[in-house]
Amino acid sequence: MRELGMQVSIDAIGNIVGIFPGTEDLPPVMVGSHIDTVRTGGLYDGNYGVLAGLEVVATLRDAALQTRRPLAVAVFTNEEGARFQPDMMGSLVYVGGLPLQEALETRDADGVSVHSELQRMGYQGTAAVGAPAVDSFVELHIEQGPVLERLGLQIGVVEGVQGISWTEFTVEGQSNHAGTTPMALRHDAALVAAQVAVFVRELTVRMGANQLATVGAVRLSPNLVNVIAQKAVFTVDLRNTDSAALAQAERDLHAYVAQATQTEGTRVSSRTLARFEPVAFDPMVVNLVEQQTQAMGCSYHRMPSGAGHDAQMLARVCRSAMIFVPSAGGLSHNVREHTEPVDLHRGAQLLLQVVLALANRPTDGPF
Ligand code: HGY
Ligand code: MN
Ligand code: MN
Repeated sequence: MRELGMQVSIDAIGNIVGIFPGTEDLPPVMVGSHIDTVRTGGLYDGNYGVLAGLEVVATLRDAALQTRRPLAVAVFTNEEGARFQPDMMGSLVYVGGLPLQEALETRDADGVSVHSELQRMGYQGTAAVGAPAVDSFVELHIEQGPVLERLGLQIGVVEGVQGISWTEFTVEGQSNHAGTTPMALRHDAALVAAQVAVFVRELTVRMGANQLATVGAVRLSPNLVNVIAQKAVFTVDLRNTDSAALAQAERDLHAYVAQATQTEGTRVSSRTLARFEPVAFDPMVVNLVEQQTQAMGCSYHRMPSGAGHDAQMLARVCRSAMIFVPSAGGLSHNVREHTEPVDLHRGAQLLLQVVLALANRPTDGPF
């Protein structure tokens, strides 16, 4: 950002914002994404949107062009939420959806806080959180799913993001000897965790295509081959584009966990790790993305996002939308994540066209 002559600020939750001045001192058009990944993540999730945003600025600078509105490139802290929940933490604080102090005090499974980690890596900045106010936000991102590749299409014109519900359950039973404890006398926390994993799969079959469910993290203790598990701490990730259906899935899940826990003679507690309603992006910006996609002659598909993104948080404070490019094999959150260079270039070129239209539009309202 500094090499591009941008004014760089880092806020108290570590969000990085670079500003490339416009000809008028107006709220900037913001692009960007995140550079954190899940531990087994790939090269493109998040990073692509940030690098393409810098490429847009570099292209304007190299052409000695300035847009009417300034451009901002944002790097939001902890979009993934895999270590410190919730996901989209940095952008949620940025838009005022999560108090800064609460975010800083969030601890990981080892008790380490966001605050201490930001200090350790030198990214607890001094800039006020949520500045500058933003005119609009466009996030370029890999699709992370199979839709575009299966349809043989080049661009995803993203209309919104599905609802997300993350719950952590702690089931406590009784550890005992695996060889001497009769099956009828067991209170096996691992059994309940396994039953819930099967239940949520059956729940998605019953609820239909838009319901997704994942038991992604399971920690057993004492986690020994010949000891009945005393404790199981596990997570359930539920998603749906429909708000009411997602709430119903949550109710069904909690009812089932209570029943399975009671049957096994165990105890259960739970805590919500993240909960976001479905988000619809701004029609003006979505239409602009579609128009610019058509102008470039790209094949495309209007679609929702299966993954959460910082754009769903920026949508709370400004006109926001997203652009997808295909993911090879629909793979993501996997080190083999891949997108072809031709697709990466096409997405960045489209981002440039959309940003130019937004940043040079004569009025502050719709087109
Ligand atoms: O979980 C998500 O959808 C995002 O990758 N944080
Ligand atoms: Mn991402
Ligand atoms: Mn991700």
